[in-house]
Amino acid sequence: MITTNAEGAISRPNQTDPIPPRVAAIHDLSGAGKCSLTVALPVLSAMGCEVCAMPTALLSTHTGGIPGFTYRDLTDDLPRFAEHWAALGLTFDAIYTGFAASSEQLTAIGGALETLRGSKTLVLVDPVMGDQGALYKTYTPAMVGATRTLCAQADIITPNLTEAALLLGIPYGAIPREREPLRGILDALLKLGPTYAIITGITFSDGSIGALGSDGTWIAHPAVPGVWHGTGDLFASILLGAIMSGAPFSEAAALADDATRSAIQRTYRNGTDPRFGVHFEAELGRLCQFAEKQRGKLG
Ligand code: PXL
Repeated sequence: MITTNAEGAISRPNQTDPIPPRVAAIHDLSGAGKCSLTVALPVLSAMGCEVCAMPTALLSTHTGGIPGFTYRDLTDDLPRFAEHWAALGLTFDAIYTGFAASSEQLTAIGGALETLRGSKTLVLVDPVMGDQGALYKTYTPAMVGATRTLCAQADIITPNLTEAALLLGIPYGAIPREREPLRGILDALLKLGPTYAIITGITFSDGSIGALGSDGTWIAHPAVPGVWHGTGDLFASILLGAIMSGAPFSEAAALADDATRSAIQRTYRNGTDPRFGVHFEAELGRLCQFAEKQRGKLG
């Protein structure tokens, strides 16, 4: 019931709705080609989070296979954003980072993390660097070192197989493709600093594709042929949204995998240009329901 005071202003009821967890999303804004902020914002909002966006760069499209993209670096703004947010007293339940534009920017992201993180803030670093065994066009060996350093500040990291190899300095071809030996790779990733690591986009030796987590999470299913841009960002965003709703890591990873796979299958069926991203919009309803149900369980 809405009650008003003598001046007619709506007074607050005694019982308030839950306050959404606040997430700082430190990513680029690529206008077309769904990835980074254009994935993180809708996914995390649908899953009940308040998202504060710290854009690291503005691009007309992402850099993966789309020629002619424009690019405006915002590295100098990052400490200013962080200091303003800190001065406002904003506190963050999670901080989430991904693609970066330069080593300097990775250092600036690390600085923003330190300015904004509190004792209970969960930090998810998606160590975006490459795919299919190769670095992305704009990534340099120095950036690999800077990404490794950033992973030391993380609670959770979500590398794909290429990024796991780069983080550990192992040739891509030498990374095992079976579950048991991959556990050694996960142990080595945890030595970089995080509490949880999950390797995504693993092409297992039996031809299936899936993910393996340091908590024992193991997911494998038939591959959908193609290169699916932005799906690492989609996976990590859903994983974080589910964890923020209170889900255990394994359930959050299972949801992230299932919804990402469903978006890939839909895009494959539709036959649209995969460079422009996968059709994840139709997943948002179930992501919202998952998070609401999860919060209901917490009472
Ligand atoms: O999805 C990762 C990503 C994010 N942002 C930009 C990218 C890429 C991958 O290519 O180019 C700008």
